[in-house]
Amino acid sequence: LQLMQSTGKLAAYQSSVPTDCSDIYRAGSGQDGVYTIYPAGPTSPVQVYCDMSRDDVIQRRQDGTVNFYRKWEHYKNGFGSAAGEYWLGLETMHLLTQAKTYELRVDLEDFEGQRVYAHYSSFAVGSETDGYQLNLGNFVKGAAGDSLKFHDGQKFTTIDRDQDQHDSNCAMLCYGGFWYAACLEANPNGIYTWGPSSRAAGAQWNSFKGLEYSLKTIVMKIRPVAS
Ligand SMILES: [Ca+2]
Repeated sequence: LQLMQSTGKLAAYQSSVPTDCSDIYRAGSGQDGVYTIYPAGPTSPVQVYCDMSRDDVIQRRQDGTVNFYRKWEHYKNGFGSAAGEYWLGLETMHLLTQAKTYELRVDLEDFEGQRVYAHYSSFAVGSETDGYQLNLGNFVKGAAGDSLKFHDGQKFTTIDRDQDQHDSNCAMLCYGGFWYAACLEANPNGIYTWGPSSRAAGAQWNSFKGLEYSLKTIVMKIRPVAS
């Protein structure tokens, strides 16, 4: 009986703090904006941008105001501002995606105003011990085309931690941090170079604009799969 009581209390306490944007949406908020979630528990707040209050935005580029050429600790813990350009952090992505099954949508825009997306059936990030390995489901649809499946199964690589398939370090070659292979079809965290870029280092999505074009907007967002 004692065990049942304490389990009940724990469940009640856990449900009192939101773990993602879908919890905030269910609690009654319908507004886009920056919210606080607690995927690691009530003492570890994380700022996230909620799109339509159900999608958790995990990455956003839109104006080049935030430097994405950063080391492992930054990519692990997150950087930037949830109100603008930011990276949510690999540890938070891992905690979220091990607790629920999420799908992924990537919104892309070029400097001519063309907007496309790519939708994937699932998105999960392994633990730090697993190198924050990417586990991506099938490409479902979207005019952006599939440039991410190439990165499925890869560990995360930064300028100070090489876990890619290349003889050199793809984060240094391509000026970002990502689930590089040898090296890339997509480089959402590459250098923001406002359009045409002479080398494969910009914020790219090969099946949309090729590897010599740095996009205006890239937003990666996840939402729980309806069960
Ligand atoms: Ca390497």
